[in-house]
Amino acid sequence: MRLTRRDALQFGLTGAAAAALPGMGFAQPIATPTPSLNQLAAAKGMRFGSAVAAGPPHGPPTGGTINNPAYAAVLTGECGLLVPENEMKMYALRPTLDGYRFEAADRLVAFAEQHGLAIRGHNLLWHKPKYFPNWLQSYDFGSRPASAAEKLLVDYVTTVCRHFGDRIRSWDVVNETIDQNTGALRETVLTRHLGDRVIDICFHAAREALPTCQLVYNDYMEWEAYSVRHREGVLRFLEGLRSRNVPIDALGLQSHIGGDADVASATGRPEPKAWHDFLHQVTGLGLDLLVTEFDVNDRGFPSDPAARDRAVADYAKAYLDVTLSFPQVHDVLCWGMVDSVSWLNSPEFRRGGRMLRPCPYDGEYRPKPLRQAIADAIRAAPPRTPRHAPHA
Ligand code: 9MR
Repeated sequence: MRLTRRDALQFGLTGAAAAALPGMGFAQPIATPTPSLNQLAAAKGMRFGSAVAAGPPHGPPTGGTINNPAYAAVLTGECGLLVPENEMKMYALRPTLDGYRFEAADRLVAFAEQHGLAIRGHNLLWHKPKYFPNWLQSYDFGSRPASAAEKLLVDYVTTVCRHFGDRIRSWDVVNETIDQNTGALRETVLTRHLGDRVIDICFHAAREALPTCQLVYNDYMEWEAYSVRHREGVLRFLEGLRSRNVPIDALGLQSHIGGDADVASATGRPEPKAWHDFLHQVTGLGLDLLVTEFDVNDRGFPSDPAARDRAVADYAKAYLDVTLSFPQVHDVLCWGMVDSVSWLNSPEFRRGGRMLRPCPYDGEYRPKPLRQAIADAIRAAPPRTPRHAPHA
């Protein structure tokens, strides 16, 4: 669909979206449907959002970045909140030991604020060695390694939390610390010196720096059968945090559903009852829930695109129906809105396989049945009392 500037204004496109139109050689912004996903969510006391990338300061207007007017139009049309896909990770904010780099993250926060959108923080500690900055892997913890490691963590968490201050009202404090295969806490250079205290230290430091911010543990235990160990491990881990009075407010359900396994196979099969029980137990600990990184890995779905999009939408609706039946869910975020910008279509992940269709919009920025499924699931969800101040 190609729009003139006048069409765009008629459709209610504003600001950057409309201004980007005349005669430019890149994807044209389209008008997103109304009511938006965030408007539907707001009617139920929830917010809808997406991941977004900053891109280089003066980068090309392509991809899932704020430089891309077509992508920005989808974000501002559909979302009430955003989360940086990578820009607030430790490897991005502190790539070397000697300094912090806030430029890209700050640009994303400014973009969100300019459009009246809230922004979540992701994440203070991604407790998986592969994603540590290199300097941390080889850090010299000296003769009193436990206190040096604690100081390093507290300094980092405090510096980052204070940098953004109250502009960020919800942080993924710790990401993916439970091993999906064993259900145990991952071992890292930090646990070598601090043991399980690594996690407690991060949550306490975040609470100290931001007393009223929502503090979240975020992980990818899913509803498919292959996640059973992971779910059990996360539950035990959360029980431990609660029993030690560690300041945690919510569990982030990443919700990368579909998975690598064939959905028809024994391990790829969804387990709605087990998923419901898991959420029931987590909320029984007094924790809130968020859907933080929703998408559908459709590798094992039918190859015909129309049949595939239908199957993806049905799969997602069934998942969201169970998940949103919990009034403790206040935020639903997709990990990208447009298929072509999804991490699942990165060369590293796709490994030469077919293009995946994991997001609510296709590569031409047209809404897909998955967008309708999300809207339907939100419409079907019970209302709840809003937790966050409304945006947009
Ligand atoms: O989508 C992200 C991708 O661009 C990055 O290369 C990758 C490593 O930083 O992280 C991806 O996002 C992950 C998120 O931060 C945590 N949960 C899993 C997400 C997909 O891998």
